[in-house]
Amino acid sequence: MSTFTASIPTTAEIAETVRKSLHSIGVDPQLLDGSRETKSPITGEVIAHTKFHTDDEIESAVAQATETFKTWRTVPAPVRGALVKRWGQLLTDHKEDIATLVTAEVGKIHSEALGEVQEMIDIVDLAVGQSRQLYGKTMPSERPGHRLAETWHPLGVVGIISAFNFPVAVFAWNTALALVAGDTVVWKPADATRLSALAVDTLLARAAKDVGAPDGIHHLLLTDRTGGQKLVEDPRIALVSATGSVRMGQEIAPVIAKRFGRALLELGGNNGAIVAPSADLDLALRGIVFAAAGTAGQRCTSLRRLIVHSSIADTLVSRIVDAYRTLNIGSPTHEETLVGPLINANSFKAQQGALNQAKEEGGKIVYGGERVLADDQPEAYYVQPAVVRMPSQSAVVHDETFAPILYVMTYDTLDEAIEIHNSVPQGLSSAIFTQDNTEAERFLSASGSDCGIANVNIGTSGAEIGGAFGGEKETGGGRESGSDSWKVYMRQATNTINFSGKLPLAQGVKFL
Ligand code: UN1
Repeated sequence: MSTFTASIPTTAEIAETVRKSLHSIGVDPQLLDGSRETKSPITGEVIAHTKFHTDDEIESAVAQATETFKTWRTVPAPVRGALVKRWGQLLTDHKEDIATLVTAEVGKIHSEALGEVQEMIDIVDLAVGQSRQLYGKTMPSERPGHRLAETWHPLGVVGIISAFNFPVAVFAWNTALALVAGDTVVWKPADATRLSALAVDTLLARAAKDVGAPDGIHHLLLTDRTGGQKLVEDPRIALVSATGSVRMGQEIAPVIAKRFGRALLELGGNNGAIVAPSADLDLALRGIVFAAAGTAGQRCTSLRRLIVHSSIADTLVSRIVDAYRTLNIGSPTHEETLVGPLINANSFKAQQGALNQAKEEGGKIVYGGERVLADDQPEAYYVQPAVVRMPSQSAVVHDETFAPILYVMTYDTLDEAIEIHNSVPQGLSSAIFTQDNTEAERFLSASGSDCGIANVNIGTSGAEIGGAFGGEKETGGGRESGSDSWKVYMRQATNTINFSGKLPLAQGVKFL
């Protein structure tokens, strides 16, 4: 194990880089003068403060978004695309600044923080193109002299509730498409990541000004779960797009359903990968280690369950352990670090709890799981990613623990592997490592992986924005980002146009 104890910056140093980035982006200093603390997981200490919006301010934001929607929906979609395009330019100009904030607030290593901003830029590109492609179908009418078509219209106000682990990219997935679709946006970011939120919202405000978009098309709410709950309950919010835990989804989904609002849920993942005997183990190893230990196991798409053919399990596990030994754990500001801190003490507790449960259920920790650097940084939680050999049936592997734990199970037949794979309640991402085309196709088929994302010879994390992102079962069923996810942000109308001069009724009905 390597650590970088000496290289962990002081809280004052982090606060200073954060201040510089916020200043360079042009965040209003008044919003940084308030009652809410922002801590950095790098030291676990307070690096900045932000304002906290009152109930009245939240109400007025929703009211303004509702009012502005009436104007924004009439702006031609390609013109709406020009706003998003300008935002993308500003995000590109400030890529380093935003990445600095993401690293400070989330603890992501620089390369991953830059990748997250790149993900914003990528979805903006997609959305700009989409602004000229909000296609509806035409269908042959059964009646002569009739035309049947569908059109897509703006939906309304979109409420975005985002999680700490992708504090800006997931906002951009939703916002870029929602704005192009003609919707207005109200955003409640995670409590831990208000600075990153302020940065990208400030740049969106500048883009809106630069292109002459109406005031009030987007609102950042500096609030906590009570503010988020207001969005969930408010019938003016046409779509609630929420990323977070299964428990959060279980709380909010019935409330939204009761008012017939639309929900886009991206909840827990408990992602598995099957490694077949034919797999290229060098390639599989890299895919597994990035997906399981990268981002300190704090992606929705992180790899948590490895289902390995029994003939190669010992070899693969020992290679994973060897690779884990080389991972530098420490400050994400250090360029050689690969594993940064957990977000807070609760994550550490959850990780320890899961490891204890795993042991009680017959698991064997073959590597990691211990806290490091605790003497110097009592408030920060750096852990060694853990590898645990598990019996194939145990309760703990059915839970998502948002920390770097990789449970390893073995199988003998592909049917068995797929059964183990699909036995968990979550269904976000999945993978198979194999060079046998039959196995790969079986995994991708209707009787294969039951997840929203199913990969071959790639880990479970790090999806591109071009595909739809989301999952089944307790993951919530939502799809965001690419493909035809844009349709969630719009309402569909079916039009029948009669140019026959007569009035034949459908299905041959005679009347009058
Ligand atoms: C998330 O963790 O909520 O596929 C999003 C990935 C990233 C997005 C993750 N592109 O890992």
